[in-house]
Amino acid sequence: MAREYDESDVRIRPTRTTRRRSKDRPSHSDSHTALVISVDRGRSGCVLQDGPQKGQLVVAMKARELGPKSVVVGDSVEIVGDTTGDEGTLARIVKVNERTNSLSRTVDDAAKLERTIVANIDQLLIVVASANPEPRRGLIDRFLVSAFIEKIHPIIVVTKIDVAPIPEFMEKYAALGVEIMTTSSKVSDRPAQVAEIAALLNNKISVLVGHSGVGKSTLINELVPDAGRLTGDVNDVTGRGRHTSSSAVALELPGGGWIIDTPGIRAFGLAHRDPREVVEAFPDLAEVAATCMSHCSHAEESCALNQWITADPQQQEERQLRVESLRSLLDVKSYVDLEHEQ
Ligand SMILES: Nc1nc2c(ncn2[C@@H]2O[C@H](COP(=O)(O)OP(=O)(O)OP(=O)(O)O)[C@@H](O)[C@H]2O)c(=O)[nH]1
Ligand SMILES: [Mg+2]
Ligand SMILES: [Zn+2]
Repeated sequence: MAREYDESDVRIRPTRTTRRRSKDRPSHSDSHTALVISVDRGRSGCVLQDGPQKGQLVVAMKARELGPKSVVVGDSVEIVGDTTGDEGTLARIVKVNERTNSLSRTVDDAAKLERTIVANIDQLLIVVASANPEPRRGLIDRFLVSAFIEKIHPIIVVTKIDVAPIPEFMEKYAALGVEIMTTSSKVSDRPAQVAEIAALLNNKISVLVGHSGVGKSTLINELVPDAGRLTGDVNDVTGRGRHTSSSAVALELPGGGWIIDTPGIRAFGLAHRDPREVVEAFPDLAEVAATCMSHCSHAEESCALNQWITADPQQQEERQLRVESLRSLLDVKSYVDLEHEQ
C-alpha cells in the first residue's frame, strides 16, 4: 500500500533548498554578548555583558560555523546554548564581534603565521626589566610600532630598578611621548610605584606584555589582590625567565577596568605590518612627512623631516631626538628571534 508523506520524510530527506538553507549562518537572535577573559585549549571563559545574568562567568567553545577565526582574550563574542554558567556546562561562541584593534605577531619571517594575542585594548603596558633578564630594545620597538599602528596607548614599565639603573635608551621613548613607569622590590618604594601604575589603569582595558621573568604576574598580583597568578624566579645561569604564565587571562581591577596578564614572549614578528604606518601616530611628524617625496623612507638625506629639524634653532635639539626616535621605530626588523637577539 502506498504510504503518504508525513513530517518525518521531510526531515529525513530534505530537499536541496532546505539543505542549503541549513548551511546558512543562523541568526541567533537569542544570543548573549560576552567578554572573553581567558582562552585555554579551546575553552573560553566569557563574562556575560547583558541580561539578568550580567557578570556571570560562562565557559564556552567556538562553534564549528566560526571556522578558523580565533577567539582571543578581550574579544566581544555572542554566545548561545547553556549560558547558566553552572558547573560542567558549555556554551557555544557563534560570533566574534568586530574588533576595535588587536595585538598580533608573526612567528616567522615569511609572515605566514599571524597570531593574535589580545583584542579591544585601550593600553599596552610594555614591561621590561632593567636587568635579569636584560632589556632588549628590539622587543620594545616592535611592541611600540604595533601599539602606534593599532592606536593602543603605550606605557613602558621598567621593573627591577633595584638591580640596575633605568637603561639610558629609555630617553628615546620618552622623546616620543611614551610614559615610563618604574618598579623596584624595595619595600619602601614599591607601594607608591604600584599605586601610580594602578592610577593609570582605572576603567581601562590594559594588557601587560614582555619577556618571561620581567615581573608581569608579580605586578598583577599587587594590582588585583585575589588574582593568585603564579610567579617564577629567573634562572641564574641563563638570565631568562621560566615561562611561568602559559596563557592570557583578564582580571577585573578593584577600581574598575581590566588588566590582562600574558605569557612571556619569545619572538614578536612584525612581518605583517609596514612600520611606516607609525608616522601617523605623531600628528606633528606626520604633517611634515606628508610633504616628503613619495616612497620616502624618512631615512634619506632629502627627507622633509631633516629640514624640519633645522627650521627652528630653539627646538632643534628636541626635534632631532624626536625624529631619531621615530626613525629607529621605522627601522625595526620584521622578525628576530628575541631569545637570541643581542
Ligand atoms: N628585584 C626585583 N625582582 C622583581 C621585581 N618584579 C618582579 N621581580 C621578580 O621577578 C621574577 C619573575 O616574576 P614574574 O612575575 O613571574 O614574571 P612574568 O613576567 O610574569 O614571567 P612569565 O610569566 O614567565 O612571562 C620573580 O622572582 C619576581 O619576584 C622587581 O621590581 N625587582
Ligand atoms: Mg607571568
Ligand atoms: Zn621623509
